[in-house]
Amino acid sequence: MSEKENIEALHRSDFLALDQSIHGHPLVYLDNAATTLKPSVVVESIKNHYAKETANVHRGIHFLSAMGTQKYEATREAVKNLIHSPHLEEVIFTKGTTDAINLVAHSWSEIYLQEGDEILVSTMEHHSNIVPWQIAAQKKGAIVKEIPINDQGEILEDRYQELLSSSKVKMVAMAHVSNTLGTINDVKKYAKWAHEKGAHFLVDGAQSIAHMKVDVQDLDCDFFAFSAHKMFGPTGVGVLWGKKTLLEEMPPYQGGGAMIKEVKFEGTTFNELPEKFEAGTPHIAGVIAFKSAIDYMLEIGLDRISQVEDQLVKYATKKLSEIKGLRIIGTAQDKASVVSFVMEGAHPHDLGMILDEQGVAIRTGHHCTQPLMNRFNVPATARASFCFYNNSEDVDRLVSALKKAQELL
Ligand code: 7TS
Repeated sequence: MSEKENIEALHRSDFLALDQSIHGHPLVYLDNAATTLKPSVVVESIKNHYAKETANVHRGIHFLSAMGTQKYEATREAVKNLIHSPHLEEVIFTKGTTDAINLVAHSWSEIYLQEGDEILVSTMEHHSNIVPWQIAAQKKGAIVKEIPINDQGEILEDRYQELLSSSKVKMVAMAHVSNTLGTINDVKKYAKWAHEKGAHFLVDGAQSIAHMKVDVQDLDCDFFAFSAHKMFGPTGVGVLWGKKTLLEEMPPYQGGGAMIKEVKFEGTTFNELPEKFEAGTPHIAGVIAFKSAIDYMLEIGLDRISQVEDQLVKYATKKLSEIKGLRIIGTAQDKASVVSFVMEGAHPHDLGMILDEQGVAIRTGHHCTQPLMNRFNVPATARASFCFYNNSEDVDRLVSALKKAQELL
């Protein structure tokens, strides 16, 4: 048995959710890949907007509307800086990662996808990076092909290159970090390979954005999608970043207010970027609070965040590996703070229930990655995902709760 370690959490007291008991036990929150907790500054920002600053944006000249617009646009600037976007108008606010990918799949395919063309997605993709492409492919008579992975959960690079050798590949869409396996994909390299073959490359950054530095110019991807709620911000807000030249060519995704220049029954002209892709009243409070989340995250520092999370995932992997009958699914060389596992004689769902009774929150199920479950021949996994406000005691509580579950099952 390995020794207990002492890994200190960062800024734990900023998260009021951690200051509560669930079923009589202090909460151990290990479902960060589903959504992160929100620090008090983000909660206060939302409260402040609705309590004192409610107004619509981009339309009124009155004081609150102008202030709201200015704050809304300040978030766009913060996102631009966060991901090192060359242009402000390349940052499009969406409802989340799913919405962002659907936008691209819909609008990009209108001009770039033709019958017989191919779209490549990997086995480890979240359904939101598979199904929108299937819908687009079906409309256009194109084909979605799978980039397979090895038993550790890493992209099979020879197979990827083989697939790319077809001149019909027009898009490669891939997760930066797998939500189920934790695998970190070398999307910079894979985007380069795609570009060499004339294909575009979309990165699903839902699981990477809160855990590592992202520089879209360095990655040289064409699109990068992520959700605010997985980076300490509110639900219902996300970002699509795209190269300006592509976004300018793409037709609007939705029609309505804000996205038009002039509407006539004879025909309508569309607004410039980014408004062209932001029809209707957006999630104003959410976008404004999103800036508080970004500022908060940057104040702690992504280097410090990933350092703590790295320690936590290594410690958890070591401790979990010592449990008899437990098998970790996803053992890539390069891994983020996600550990999926199955335990002999215990269905993940039952494990999740027993852990919950002990105040330990994990996710169980297929994690919206059914093709990946089939690849590993399991119906579901249990998944613990860590964040900087977790500590080694949380890992110890997970391990002892699992041992108790083993006794019970
Ligand atoms: N892509 C990845 C890699 C994800 O992990 C998720 C959400 C999405 C896309 C979709 O993000 P949304 O904000 O639009 O819903 N993943 C998870 C998860 O692992 N558990 O709950 C949601």
